[in-house]
Amino acid sequence: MPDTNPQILLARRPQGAPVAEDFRLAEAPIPTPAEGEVLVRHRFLSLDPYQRGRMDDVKSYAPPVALGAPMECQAVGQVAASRDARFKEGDWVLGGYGWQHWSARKGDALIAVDPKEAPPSTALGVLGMPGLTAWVGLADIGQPKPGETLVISAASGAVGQVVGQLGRIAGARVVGIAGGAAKCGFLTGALGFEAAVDHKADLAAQLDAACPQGVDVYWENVGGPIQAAVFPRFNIHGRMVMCGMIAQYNSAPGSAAVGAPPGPNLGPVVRKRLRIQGLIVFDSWHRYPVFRAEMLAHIAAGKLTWKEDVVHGLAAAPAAFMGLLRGENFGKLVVALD
Ligand code: NAP
Ligand code: FER
Repeated sequence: MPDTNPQILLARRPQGAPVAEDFRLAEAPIPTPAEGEVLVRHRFLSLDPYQRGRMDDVKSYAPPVALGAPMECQAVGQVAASRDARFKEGDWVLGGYGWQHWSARKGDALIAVDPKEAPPSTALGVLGMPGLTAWVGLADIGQPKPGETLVISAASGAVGQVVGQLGRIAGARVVGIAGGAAKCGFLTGALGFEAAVDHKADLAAQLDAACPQGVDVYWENVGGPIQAAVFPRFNIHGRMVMCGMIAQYNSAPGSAAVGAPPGPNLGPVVRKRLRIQGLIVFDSWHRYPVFRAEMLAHIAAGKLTWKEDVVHGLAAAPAAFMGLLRGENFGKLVVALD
């Protein structure tokens, strides 16, 4: 067993887009689990857009990462020592914590993962937080009906790829917006979407062609010019699922959003009886068992697949995370700790 715990710490709070100097590689002792705790050896770390928010010192649903503390993330790993009778050495679990190799957490904070059901890293993606986000947001807010048009921004990403596939299962006509030909080809190819729109080319013309019947459900992951282009295309009784607006996550806290244009004219919300609602997936962890069972059934039936973007080694995490905020990932971004 190694005797140190490599970590990546928040060295300083970013001004705008994070840069390498905002992170610091360090080593700490491997934690000793207290009574009721489980020591987890991390195998995969999850890099997610919300972690950018945790780098700022602002009030949110969760406290910010402290300066000098490990960066925040969920991890999947294996139990190395357990002082909770529900877990034994070697078990795979979701809920390790932080950009580091080891963490000790209360057993209550961990979810058992069965590697025979699906590769363990999927507990960070299609069977994890991003998948649950897609499932909850469609069930509670989007509610696509057969034949309706569902448009998704950042559609090839961790959340978007699941939204689109669940939308197809519900019988919707799914249109994905993504950056570049490779991502768009993935949407209409492997994922079977009806159409893909490359936001790096003429957005309005492509949306007109892809959505001849207008838009019934818009799943918002990005904001900015993409939102402005989709919004006027809503049909009566349209629903907009406000999942995220990554285009403005690098804005200074509290400032007018950098890079965000003037928002869409909200006047039509009244005439079209639109419904716009946000969600925070962390409200819905109690629904995880039902979600997981349903998703495993879709996978077994060949109706649900996933794409991961895997980078290797803890030291690769900062650059991969910075790339996520520039759209450089292709699929669910995870760090494998080989
Ligand atoms: P992701 O889609 O795998 O990766 C982010 C994608 O966003 C990039 O690949 C890129 O896609 C696009 N992007 C990145 N920077 C951009 C920019 N500056 N302008 C325009 N597009 C940009 O990430 P994810 O984990 O699935 O998250 C997607 C969204 O869901 C994010 O807004 C995230 O905050 C949100 N989310 C919310 C919840 C919740 O509880 N509300 C939970 C999970 C995720 P393209 O190259 O295709 O443009
Ligand atoms: C996310 C973006 C934003 C997310 C949560 C939030 C879980 C919440 C932000 C806030 O409360 O300020 O991707 O994922």
